[in-house]
Amino acid sequence: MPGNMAHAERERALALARESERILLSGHLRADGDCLGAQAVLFHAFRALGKECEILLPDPPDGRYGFLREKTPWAVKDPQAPLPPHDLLMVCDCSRLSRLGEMGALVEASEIPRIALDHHPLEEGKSPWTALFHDLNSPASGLLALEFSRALGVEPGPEACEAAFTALMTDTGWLKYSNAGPVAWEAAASLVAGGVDTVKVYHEVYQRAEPGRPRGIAAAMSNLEYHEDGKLALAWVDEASLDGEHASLEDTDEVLDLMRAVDGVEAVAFLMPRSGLWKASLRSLSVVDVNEVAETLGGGGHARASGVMFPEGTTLEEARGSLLKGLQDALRALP
Ligand SMILES: [Mn+2]
Repeated sequence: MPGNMAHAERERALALARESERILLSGHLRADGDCLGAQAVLFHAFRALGKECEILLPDPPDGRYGFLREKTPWAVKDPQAPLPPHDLLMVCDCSRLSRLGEMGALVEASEIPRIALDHHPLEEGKSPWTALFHDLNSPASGLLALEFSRALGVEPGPEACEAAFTALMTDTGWLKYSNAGPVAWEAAASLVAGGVDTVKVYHEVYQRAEPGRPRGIAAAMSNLEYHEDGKLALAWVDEASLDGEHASLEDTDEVLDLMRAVDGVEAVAFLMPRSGLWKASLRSLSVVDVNEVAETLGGGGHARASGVMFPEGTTLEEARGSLLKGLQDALRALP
């Protein structure tokens, strides 16, 4: 089902892929399971069609998805190098050039056709893409990649099934979040029927944390505060307390899930340092549009899950203050 994707737009993307021989795949910074999974599905589809295809990431992906590399090769771009030769670029799980890091400028300057396959809200203004394969209602870009692959006549093999399953399950929090409707559950069932080792995928993604993770969560939760009569929960952790505990916090889903598990909480935000900047993760339960809140702070994402990287020089107090204000405004504006 194409959802809200315009039929002509979708056909244009498919036609471009059919006529291309050398396809370069990429995705957003710090690729997650959905971003990598979508690329892997497309990689195997294009290879099955006899096309040349490679995956080039703008920076190293989230380490929890390294297991996908057993079946799907990828490389991380050397910042000095140009883009490798290609006649089509396909970017997965992202439709904003700014989310490609330094690669964004190279892509913008290139004359080569480019497609975004994505389920995030589109940026306002003129589209930087030759064609879009976009559906805001799709629970995962990995499912859009499956649709794309099938429209090209390729049924997914075991590698693509595992990749699509990883994409779907990580973007829906293992089918927990509000984006997991009948489409997600049915897709999961058919991938499992196709032979995916679900226990292995769960173990790889959720049971191989670094030893410091529990202490990292403890450090983060020691700074938990509630606002707006308990409807808003905010927490943060700084570099010093993580170092002091020999703790680490690669992934923030568990912290956010814990905060969101409290009765009455509608919106949560968590601040932590990443690459010398303050990074905020925002989540909501059912009504607050945290994508809108993130956009006012220079970030973005989905209605129930979004993120912000605060500019260099922003202090913890400033980041905390603007997050708190943004979420308070959103909660107070509710009917
Ligand atoms: Mn996604």
